[in-house]
Amino acid sequence: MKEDLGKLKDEAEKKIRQAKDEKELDGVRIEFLGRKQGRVTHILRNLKDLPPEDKPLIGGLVNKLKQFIQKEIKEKKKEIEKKEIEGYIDITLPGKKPLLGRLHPITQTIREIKSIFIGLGFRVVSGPEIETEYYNFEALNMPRYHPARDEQDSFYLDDNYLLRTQTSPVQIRVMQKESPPIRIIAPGRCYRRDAVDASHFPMFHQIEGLAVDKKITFSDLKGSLTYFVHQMFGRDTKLRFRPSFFPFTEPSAEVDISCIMCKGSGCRVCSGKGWLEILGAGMVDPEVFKKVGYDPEKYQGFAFGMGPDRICMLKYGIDDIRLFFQNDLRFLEQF
Ligand code: 2NL
Repeated sequence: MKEDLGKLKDEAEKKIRQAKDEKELDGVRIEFLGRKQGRVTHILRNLKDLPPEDKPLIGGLVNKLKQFIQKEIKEKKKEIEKKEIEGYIDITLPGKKPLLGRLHPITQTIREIKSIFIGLGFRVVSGPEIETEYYNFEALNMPRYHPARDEQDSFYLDDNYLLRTQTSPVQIRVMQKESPPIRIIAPGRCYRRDAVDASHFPMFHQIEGLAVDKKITFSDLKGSLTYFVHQMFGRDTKLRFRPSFFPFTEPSAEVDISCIMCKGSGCRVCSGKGWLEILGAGMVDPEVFKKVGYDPEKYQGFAFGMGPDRICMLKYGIDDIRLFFQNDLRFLEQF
């Protein structure tokens, strides 16, 4: 019996040494240690038939043999794995650069604008993209039959619901819930039924801002927007406030900045004019305050709205808004 075990050990050792891959090695394991037919397993199982005085010695030897084979197989397995890795991988090759994601240029622009106004004490708020006529129009002093409410210009879902055409309804909702002082900016997606061309897309972004308190004046509006423009485009950028009209502000203004490409001498970006329009703004119309239950005799406010899509186009000299939404990596990877 002892002799048999010795032979078994030699045989197993030899077969393990000769195994060329993991599959062959597993075959050896099954031959000797397999649960059903394994040769060592078989001996262990039949120990009970030996004379009682032989059991301890033989049993010990068989167990030792089993452990020996297990150890040998484990070591051989490590050796095979190491060889395989060395065979397939040239460890002297330089590593592969992992692909890095990046933020969409419009997202980058929105974040930049947000952080400037956060620095001025504004808080970022958001709200639904599906709005009611009340929040999108009525509360903003655009009653029924107002030209801006034309179905041609908005996406209606049914008689009452539509996709918001600006982010002002978010600010209306905040004013309804909270009392002054309020300083908020509302960035988000807006929708209009525009025919698509180089400067129009049915989905676009807007950032609106609103400050309401006692004794807010047009000077506060000018000061805040001047600070914003200087932070965003550089201290040497000039501003020009032109009288304008919006139903929700009175007085209203449109804000131009000196062209960031040519500094005002006239170029392709500013169509030779030297100025770029980037903002609409004004003092909140008393009618809007009445709608949200603020006393216009007690509170004043300024508000503004801008399009980050357009600002991003100006900043990088992009001449077609559609490039932003085609998800062409050749375009997006430049930012
Ligand atoms: C633009 C510029 C603007 C506002 C948006 C606003 C919001 C509230 C009250 C009053 Cl809640 N005004 N937003 C004000 C002026 C301009 O957007 O070019 N819009 C078409």
